[in-house]
Amino acid sequence: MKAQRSIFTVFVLLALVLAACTTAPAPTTSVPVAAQPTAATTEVATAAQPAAGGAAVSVTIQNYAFDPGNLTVKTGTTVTWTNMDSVNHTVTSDTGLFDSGELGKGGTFSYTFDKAGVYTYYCIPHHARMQGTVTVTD
Ligand SMILES: [Cu+2]
Repeated sequence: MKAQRSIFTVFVLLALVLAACTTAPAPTTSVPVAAQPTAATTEVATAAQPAAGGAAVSVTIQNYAFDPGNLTVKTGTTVTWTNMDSVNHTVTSDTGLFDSGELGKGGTFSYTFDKAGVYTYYCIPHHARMQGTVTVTD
């Protein structure tokens, strides 16, 4: 009887150990799930690559100034200006290549520079003190 009982105890212990082992594969199942974020991270890295090719650059218009006022970008880059002032401003090419028209507060204007060159621009209402340059290189 005593021996039987201890065998039973061993059996119960074995069952518990097995149960513990059975729960162990559960975290193993979560490993492929954990592998998914890795795939997502790879996607993000892949998404960052096209951004480098057809890059996007921001210029802030604030306190009656373009910031940065002088910018150098690669061909194909889209520059977006955002007016942070309460006063209206414009982003106007010296050669008439582009003109944002009046931008109110929060207003944005984008232009894609496809050709290498030096592009100077200004703000129509504040021409004397608001000028900027975008230098585009291949
Ligand atoms: Cu202005």
